[in-house]
Amino acid sequence: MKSFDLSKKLYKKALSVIPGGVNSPVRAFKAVGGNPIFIEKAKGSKIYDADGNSFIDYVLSWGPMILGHAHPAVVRALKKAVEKGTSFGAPTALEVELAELVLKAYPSMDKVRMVNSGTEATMSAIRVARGFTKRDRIIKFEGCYHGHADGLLVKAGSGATTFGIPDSPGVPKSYAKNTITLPFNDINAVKRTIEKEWRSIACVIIEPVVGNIGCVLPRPGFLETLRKLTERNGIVLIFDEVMTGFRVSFGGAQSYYGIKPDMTCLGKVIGGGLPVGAYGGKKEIMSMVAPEGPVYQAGTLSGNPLAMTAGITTLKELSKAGVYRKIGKRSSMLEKGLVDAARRAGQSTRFYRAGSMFCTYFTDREVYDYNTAKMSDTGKFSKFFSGMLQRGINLAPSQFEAGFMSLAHSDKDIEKTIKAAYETLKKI
Ligand code: HOZ
Repeated sequence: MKSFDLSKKLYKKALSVIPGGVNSPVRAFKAVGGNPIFIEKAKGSKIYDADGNSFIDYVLSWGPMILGHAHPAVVRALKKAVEKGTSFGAPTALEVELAELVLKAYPSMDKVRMVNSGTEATMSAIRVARGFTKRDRIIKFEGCYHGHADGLLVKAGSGATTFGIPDSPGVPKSYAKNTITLPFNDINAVKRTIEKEWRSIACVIIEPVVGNIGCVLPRPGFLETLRKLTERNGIVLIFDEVMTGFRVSFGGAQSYYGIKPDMTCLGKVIGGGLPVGAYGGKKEIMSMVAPEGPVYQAGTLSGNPLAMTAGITTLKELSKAGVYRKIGKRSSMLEKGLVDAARRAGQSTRFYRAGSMFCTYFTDREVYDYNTAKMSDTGKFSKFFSGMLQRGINLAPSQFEAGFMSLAHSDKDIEKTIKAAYETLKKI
């Protein structure tokens, strides 16, 4: 049995100075029981906790560490950058370089603005879409999580779903009433709403693969029809690719599914593990952003040189030949192994994957939206999570989060993970 004594002590201390002892709710392990593990360091596919336990990591900082933790090229570049100063609050060549790399990979965007988190990216993109269309209302999908800005915490995924607070107190009704929520994958609901309400709808924001209720894939035709409907009605289509960007493919979900949104939000991978978000889109829309246009959005640390350096280095590594094939192969090996382990252990599970993001649900029914994801047996998931942790495998501490593969995961790591899964599943 692994001991977590030091983590327990740290958690107790943390509880007295930080709300819930954590700086982001899902980390608290509330959904799976037990105490959160406090991380000391990470390298490659492994993380190490305060008690000296090591784990093969499929959380990967909730997605960004696609190269693996502390990748040598990123560490080298950051060491050099830190010597030159850590923040200037003024333009640098680095932010231009990262912007160019992003625009090259996402041809749907003509211009991009760097911010500090995914939340900032979605919040700002929506403001710009509203300014551009001169309309107020937005459509989002149940279970999609677009950060914690007011108006987006309506039927939200991630921690909001995990803790059963999809509509957060503190959000004025006047904000929430401008948000229309519809079931993911239900194109008829979208059609009906747009036909009736298009005059007041500024934008549709969507996670093209929903990574915040596990991993829910779009049904064939759903995104395509959404694109047609929004285009026809002058509604800005925003792809929230904070999770899927540079993850499901180099060009994100829009390249994976062949759809061109009007605006895109990015985060996670483009920061290479440092706090970065970005939003961008068509020239005529982005020209609304101050100082080019009247829609205000700003940030002292936006385009921060360290974050830009980690992002540039990560994207350069990812653009090397064969990278996505390799990570796809590893992800498929894990998928086959986990599906087979569940079958051998007599467990009903459903596994979904887009590129290197994935989720196992404890259900025998198809998962295609928020309600079907919620039908998954979270009690079984908790047991699975704890059994895996004891066997040295770190999964996200919630059924409603995606798992991620990195380039640093070896065949041996995956074999060990599958063996641990079989042993755990047999005991549930
Ligand atoms: N909302 C994040 C994952 N979908 C969780 C972030 C964190 O707890 O660090």
